[in-house]
Amino acid sequence: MLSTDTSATLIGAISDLQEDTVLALIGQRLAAGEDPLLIIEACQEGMRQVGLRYERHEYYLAGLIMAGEILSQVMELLRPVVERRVSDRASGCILLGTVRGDIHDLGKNIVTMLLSCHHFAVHDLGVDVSPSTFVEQAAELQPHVVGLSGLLTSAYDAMRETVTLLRAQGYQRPIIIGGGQISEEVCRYVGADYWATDGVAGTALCKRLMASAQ
Ligand code: B12
Repeated sequence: MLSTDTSATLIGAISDLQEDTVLALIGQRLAAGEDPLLIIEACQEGMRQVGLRYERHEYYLAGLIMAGEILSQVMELLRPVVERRVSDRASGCILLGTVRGDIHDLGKNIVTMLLSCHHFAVHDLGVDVSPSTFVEQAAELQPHVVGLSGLLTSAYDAMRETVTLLRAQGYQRPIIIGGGQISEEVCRYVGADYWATDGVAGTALCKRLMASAQ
């Protein structure tokens, strides 16, 4: 388990955009055998704090870009460890993408990694994906679950449009929306079936949905 102190130090280093410190701390934690999923959780909180500092005008766009680059490097360190740790097998096809107008993809990429580690076949459509692309791909792949990612408030309308179009075109299986700011209220507005604000919970949800579909 990641100790509260370790977690706070890591969160603080991400919040302060101290790239070298972040990478060194993660190297130490992995060497000590700590759970990579708990490290991801701490990183997500660190990124949330970067966002808050951006809102307070302590950081500008360059700060968000820098934070994104730090997290990308962190994920390179964590990926092989997560892959080694996951031993159970799930099966199912998940169609995933960041919705139109939104280019945030670090969280979506974590979800893709976690689902792939659990042996789901993940078709990741990338970022800024239009509702019609989701519909075309859903018709072709017949996924068991469609996952829509979005971090911007303005993404909710694109999510809603995507869900409406998917349903109008006959896609009846579960649709999950995810992103740090998603809530039950947003889920209702969008018309999705489920929502998640972290990748571990989202992956567990996909596993439950697959189990209940069998
Ligand atoms: C890094 C960052 C960027 C980077 C993104 C780099 C990249 N390749 O993704 C860059 C610099 C590109 C960027 C740009 C912008 N950003 Co930005 N960004 C962030 C920041 C700091 C971190 C995002 C992140 O990576 N978090 C870490 C990951 C691990 O967490 P996550 O994304 O939430 O993902 C997890 C869960 O949500 C979940 N999940 C995610 N998707 C899905 C999908 C499914 C199906 C499931 C099950 C789960 C799931 O699992 C993930 C893993 O646990 C956030 C702050 C925040 N609070 O998140 C702002 C933030 C999202 N950005 C913001 C803004 C304003 C912008 C810009 C408009 C800034 C500008 N002036 O240009 C642009 C918009 C560009 C666009 N059109 O999309 C605002 C949005 C405010 C709002 N309410 O709309 C935020 C909230 C900052 C803030 N507090 O003001 N940004």
